[in-house]
Amino acid sequence: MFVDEVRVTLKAGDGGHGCLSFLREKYKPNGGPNGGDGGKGGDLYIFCDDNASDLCAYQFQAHWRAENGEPGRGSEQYGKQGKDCVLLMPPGTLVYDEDKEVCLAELTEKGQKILLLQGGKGGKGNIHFKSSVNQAPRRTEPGELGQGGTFNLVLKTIATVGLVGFPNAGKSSLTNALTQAQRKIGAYPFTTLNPSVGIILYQDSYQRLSIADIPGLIEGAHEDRGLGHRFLRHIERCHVLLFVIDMAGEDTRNPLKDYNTLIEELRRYSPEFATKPCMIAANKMDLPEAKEHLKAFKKAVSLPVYPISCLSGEGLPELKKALQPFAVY
Ligand SMILES: Nc1nc2c(ncn2[C@@H]2O[C@H](COP(=O)(O)OP(=O)(O)OP(=O)(O)O)[C@@H](O)[C@H]2O)c(=O)[nH]1
Ligand SMILES: [Mg+2]
Repeated sequence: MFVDEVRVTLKAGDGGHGCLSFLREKYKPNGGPNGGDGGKGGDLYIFCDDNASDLCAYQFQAHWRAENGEPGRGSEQYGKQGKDCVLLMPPGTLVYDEDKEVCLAELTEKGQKILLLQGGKGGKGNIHFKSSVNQAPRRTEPGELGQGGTFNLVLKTIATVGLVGFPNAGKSSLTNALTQAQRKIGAYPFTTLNPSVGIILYQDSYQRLSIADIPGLIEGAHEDRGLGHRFLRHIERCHVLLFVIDMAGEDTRNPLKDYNTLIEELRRYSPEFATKPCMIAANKMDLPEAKEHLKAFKKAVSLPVYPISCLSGEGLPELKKALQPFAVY
């Protein structure tokens, strides 16, 4: 099960109360106040862990809290500080407020640690309130409450290249051919049910390029047909979109119509997609019908088209080279 959106209730620890106490010892009449302070409540952090791939851990346990601070005690003993709570989340996690309007935090890099909720301060014990005019103070402070609330966690995969295509166009085959990933490939629609990221390695220059394979889109995805627009959020942050088009037109499909439908679905989801650089991978060029279709397709489309075949490997080095300017060290 892949979980990319979840609602959680989080709470930092409350501070411990200050203590009201007086020294009672043999031969020490009027020993004075000796109530210690309460300990501070634990903070709640989020931590970017690249071993996590989704938010599944928070689907089954939606309530998390840091430890409360201990109350102060007599004999000037201060309460122990509450333990912090550190929640591990995958890179690309965004923390939204309850109404999903404001983004409060974002995890982008491995090892990043963000203080999300602050624990309450401990209250002062009566030891702090003695003075020349009040030598037996009965005043103490309560501990402060820790911050807390309901939050929405949303995962938006981080990759440089995002693959967009109809089901069965060969997106997973392309990911497998270019990277070390081993995505499931099948001759039936919606083989891929969750997004994943593969890394293309450029051996000569030691560069790396991340590529996100997402489930296929179909016409009417904006009306929630197929798997809908749900997974498009995983390519929202990509710098380049690579359209994978089945050029052989299997299942009586028309490559040009497929391409126009994909553009329309992206536009309906977010106008931001129109500003991203795009390329087209014309797949399945090993099949005889593909050559015919490619000629007509190239005439109608202004974007760069790279004819490839994931099966025979034809055109893959050229496509890899065309993507190299987006790679990083
Ligand atoms: N002949 C030929 N078949 C291909 C090529 N690339 C992929 N296929 C076949 O096309 C079918 C679908 O491939 P997938 O990689 O699963 O397609 P997908 O786009 O990931 O599909 P979904 O995950 O369902 O969206 C499989 O049967 C592949 O073997 C190719 O270059 N040539
Ligand atoms: Mg697939």
